[in-house]
Amino acid sequence: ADNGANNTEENVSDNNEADAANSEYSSGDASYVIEAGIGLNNQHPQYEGLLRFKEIVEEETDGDVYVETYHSSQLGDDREMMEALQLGSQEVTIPSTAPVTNFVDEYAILDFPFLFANEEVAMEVLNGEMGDELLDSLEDQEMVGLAWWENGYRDLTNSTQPVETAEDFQGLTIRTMENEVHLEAFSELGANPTPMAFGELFTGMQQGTVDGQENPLATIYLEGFYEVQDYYSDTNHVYSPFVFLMSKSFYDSLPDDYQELVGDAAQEAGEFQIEQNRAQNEEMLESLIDEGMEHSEVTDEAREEMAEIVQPVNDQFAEQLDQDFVERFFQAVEDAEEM
Ligand code: 2Q2
Repeated sequence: ADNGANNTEENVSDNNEADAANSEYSSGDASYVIEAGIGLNNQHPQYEGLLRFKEIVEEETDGDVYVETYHSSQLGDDREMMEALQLGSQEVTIPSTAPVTNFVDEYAILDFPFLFANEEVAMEVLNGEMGDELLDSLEDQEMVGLAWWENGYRDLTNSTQPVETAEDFQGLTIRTMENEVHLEAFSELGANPTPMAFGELFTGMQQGTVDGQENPLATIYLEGFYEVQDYYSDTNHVYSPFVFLMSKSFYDSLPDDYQELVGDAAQEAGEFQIEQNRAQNEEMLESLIDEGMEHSEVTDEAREEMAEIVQPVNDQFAEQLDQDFVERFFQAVEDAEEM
């Protein structure tokens, strides 16, 4: 399973040493080797969750299934890693859902700004039948969705000015994920959106190609964005899930008991990842301020104004999707809000 795209020799050997250190098993003894790549670095809960997945799978199969872990976009960006899953040259990746819209249109609904009122509503919908339907829809794309993990509520950072209200977005060049909803929403707010793979983002901010970006707190802090950004605004404008993806050709090659095992491991590791992802938010916000970022608090009124401005974007994209799916999805959101 050698994807090779962005592997440099030392990266691979460092990782494989780290993997060996994290495991009493080795790829040589395994019947199945899972090459798993993510975009965030090895400090992030996304990687902690992947290590937990590795631990569970190797323990439960006594090393018959071995997991090689790669982080920091070493195997490529989200789109490249999903393409590698389709080809069967990589087995697992765990992207935000936003880039998945390049493979399954209906994923766009998850990036409608201000869709989920809070994490509980998001998890209720994702772990319900609508979430299952979205996971199942990946099969036509040669991928299997095994679990929902959590990237989290996305916040804006920039290097130009404090952003507290909608008009403060005017003229800011904002990097977005490669997702039409994000592009249109930031245009509607008066910003200049620039789609860019996550692996190029830090350099983009360092060189001033973009003024700002938007990501959850854990990413802003753990990827050191405070080194190249001065202003943090708690916009909470989109709840970003991670989706645990496995190559369908690999999944189909597993015996039934191993298929069930990797599914359960992805779920269990996801619960751990979500816990870790939320645990440090408070202290990370304090650390961002200690590192010199200015925290602009966005009021509920300002957030409501942003939501009104971008609502036509949500409506426009909702019309392009399967109407039965959209109606059932919004009903599931309403039901979850009443829980
Ligand atoms: O802004 C981003 O691109 C990130 O939120 C990423 O989507 C996410 O961290 C991973 O998909 C990176 O591989």
